[in-house]
Amino acid sequence: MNPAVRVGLIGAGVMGTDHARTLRDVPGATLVAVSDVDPARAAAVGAPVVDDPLVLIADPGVDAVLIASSDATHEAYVLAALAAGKPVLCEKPLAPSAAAARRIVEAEVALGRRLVSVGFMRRYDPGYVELRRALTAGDLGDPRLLHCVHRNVSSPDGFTSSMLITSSAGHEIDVARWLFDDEIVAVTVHRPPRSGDLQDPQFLILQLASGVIVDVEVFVNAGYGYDVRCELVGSRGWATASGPVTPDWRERFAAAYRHELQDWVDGVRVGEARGATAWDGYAAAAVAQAGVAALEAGHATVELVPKPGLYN
Ligand code: ISE
Repeated sequence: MNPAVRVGLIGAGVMGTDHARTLRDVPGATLVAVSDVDPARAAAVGAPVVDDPLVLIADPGVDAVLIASSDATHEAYVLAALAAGKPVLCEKPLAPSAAAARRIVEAEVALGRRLVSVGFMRRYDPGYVELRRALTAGDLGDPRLLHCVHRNVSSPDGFTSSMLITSSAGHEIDVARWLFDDEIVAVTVHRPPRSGDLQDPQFLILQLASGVIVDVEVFVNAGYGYDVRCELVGSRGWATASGPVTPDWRERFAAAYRHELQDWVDGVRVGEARGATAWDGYAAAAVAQAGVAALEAGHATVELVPKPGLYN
């Protein structure tokens, strides 16, 4: 193994600060730099502050980049990390549009090696990992349906109806692709009664190429707690992934975040990109984009470009 990975963090908001804290419990990594639009917030993380994220990425003292800045900034920073030849773990969503995520895929394909990992942390949650193991081992028979619940206490200021899909249901979109190792081909969105301008809750139906149906209740102002779980129904049985109801995702998925960071760091030390790929980030963005169209139109199909060989 190579020496400890020197990590540079971009973004010191809720997730960036949480990742910085978790990273302290991850053997083999050391946080050497942090950058944020708000220098005071960056300083509070407790690592040397670099004002310009592009300077942080180019710094020869930074081996790998962790991006937790606002969604709209992801593309520029991931592309800069690729240009610098550095491994990068980018929080979900990889980019706010399918076109932007595709530019990242194209840049990585042009480079000819995988450096990008996307922070879909549920792939590391023990409950979801066990569900996938049971399905893959054939314990549940052939997959038929997946029922998902995604509830938050309340939505932050500025949260839009589209963000229930792009920010929140993005996790279920990735879980569905990952659990069934398949692509989502169509999205239907139903709009239950709501209290204000925000279309909350929403009920999504994701159709996989195999015909498996995934339904997702997204309710981001459920009030009582952060409640995320699902039930997989197969031809020979069913199984659930669940966890405690917590104030927010940081507690519910604490183990998942720790395993995700550990796997990323271990991969960087041996020259492997692990976890969700840029292709996964692109496919999730394309499905979310179709979901946003379906929020207006009721139904939309998903168009993906052919999958490059780099991701097979
Ligand atoms: C937030 O961005 C997350 O990623 C959380 O996991 C999710 O539950 C929440 O709804 C999103 O807004």
